[in-house]
Amino acid sequence: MSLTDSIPNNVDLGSDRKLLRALEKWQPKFIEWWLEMGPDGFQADDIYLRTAIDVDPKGWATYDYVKMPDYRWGIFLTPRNEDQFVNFGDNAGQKAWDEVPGELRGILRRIIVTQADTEPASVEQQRQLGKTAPSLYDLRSLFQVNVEEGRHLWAMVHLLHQYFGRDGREEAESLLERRSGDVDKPRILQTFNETTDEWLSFFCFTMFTDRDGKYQLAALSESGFDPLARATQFMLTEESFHLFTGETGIERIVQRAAELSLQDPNNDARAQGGVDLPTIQKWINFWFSSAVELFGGEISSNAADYFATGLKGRYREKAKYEDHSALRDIYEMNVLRDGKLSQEEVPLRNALNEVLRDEYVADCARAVRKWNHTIKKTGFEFELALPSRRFNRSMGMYAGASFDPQGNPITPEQFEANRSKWLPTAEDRAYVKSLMVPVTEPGKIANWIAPPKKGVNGQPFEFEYVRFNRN
Ligand code: BYC
Ligand code: FE
Ligand code: FE
Repeated sequence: MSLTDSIPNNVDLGSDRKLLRALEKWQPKFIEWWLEMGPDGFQADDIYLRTAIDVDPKGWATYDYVKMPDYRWGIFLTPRNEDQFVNFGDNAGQKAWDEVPGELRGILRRIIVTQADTEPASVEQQRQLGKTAPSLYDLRSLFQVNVEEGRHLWAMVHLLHQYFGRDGREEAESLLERRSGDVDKPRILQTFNETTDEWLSFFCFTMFTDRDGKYQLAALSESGFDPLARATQFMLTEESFHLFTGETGIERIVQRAAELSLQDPNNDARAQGGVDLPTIQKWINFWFSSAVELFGGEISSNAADYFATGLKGRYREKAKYEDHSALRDIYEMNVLRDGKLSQEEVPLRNALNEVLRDEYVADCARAVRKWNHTIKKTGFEFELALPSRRFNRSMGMYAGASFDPQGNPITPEQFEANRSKWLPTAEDRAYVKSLMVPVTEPGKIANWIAPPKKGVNGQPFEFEYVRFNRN
């Protein structure tokens, strides 16, 4: 790996002149996109960032002050240390593919493009958040997440350029042309077109939406297409910081909400200038229900195809399962028939989106239990709850019907009557936005969020994580 390379990498880019030239042609367009759509107003500041310069535990997390446009976005694959095989589906036992098998080209490109599209989308969604960060620590976290999502885009664009020829290069261009929330050229998946213009939403996004990323990437890291498996394995090491940011961010707001409630004669955190717990619950309801859509339809022939061909496995397919054919099993699913839920049997392969969603939901439930423990420790009484996966869906099997947060079927009228109790209202959003005032002095923090338990890379919370270069 050479850092003097125009594009840092461990894929021996230097030996493939054609690929290198294609990527060097894409690079200035990426920077142009970054300057236009990346963090607004902080491109000249020095940010204390970690940069991946290699994949081994020593080299991959180097911390230093960097101006974001100078960040060394590189291409890193987890090294291969043994012969790899396709580990599941109909092609199980074959040697893993180093090139794209002709007949899988279309669906593989589609998976990679869908994955790739989410990365720049999230940067676009978070573009204005720097202006209202609750502390320098949080401002740094935002930018760390942003530059790494940029690197994830690089990871996928490398695959498109190296393995998909001309259509790959065209897809790579389109990835810089779509825009989150744009009516004419929106991002592919709906969650990535939602506005994320205050920090409660940012933390919900990194908690719930990045967590979809974790499970999708984990499923792709089992892939029989070896370059995809190795690219996503390394992306996952970066992803854990994003999830940490979201989970602890919500935890810190929850803690502060409980503390402020206790301080107030009416137990009203809003009266004390904080976010109250019922409001946090609404944000959880909104972002969780938006993120569960990202797993695709409950019964999906696409999912069955991805698995059958060996392109996308289950979560921890190799480590966790014994039967890698998934042909003989069935999955019991809650299906809505005549207004009632009934358990029906679905062939396992067609239920694989739901199987992955199960892993995700259990992980989210674990985090909610932790937040409830945090509330309990303050002495305040309140319980947050994860809504049912059926609540507030606009895609998949439950989309046409209405459910309460516990997952019971209700009428559309009942849903509408309770909407403002369950989901953020315009007034709630305005209130949360009104709390968003920037705090830029080292060691200081906004009133509505508790400080983190520790700083970054052994530095204290008071560390100057961002140095502003303004005149
Ligand atoms: N929005 O069989 P179905 C991340 C489409 S996040 C709009 O139900 P399938 C990150 C679908 O394309 C991880 N459209 O779905 C997080 C299909 O279209 P066609 C991103 C949707 O294909 C934070 C139709 O509906 N990675 O990394 O089994 C920050 C029915 O298809 C949606 C991936 O998603 C939706 N939500 O599953 C930064 C991995 N859902 O065929 C980054 C790659 C479905 O009718 N993607 N549709 O035209 C996939 O594996 C699959 O495409 C999905 C969908 C799991 C997303
Ligand atoms: Fe990512
Ligand atoms: Fe992420």
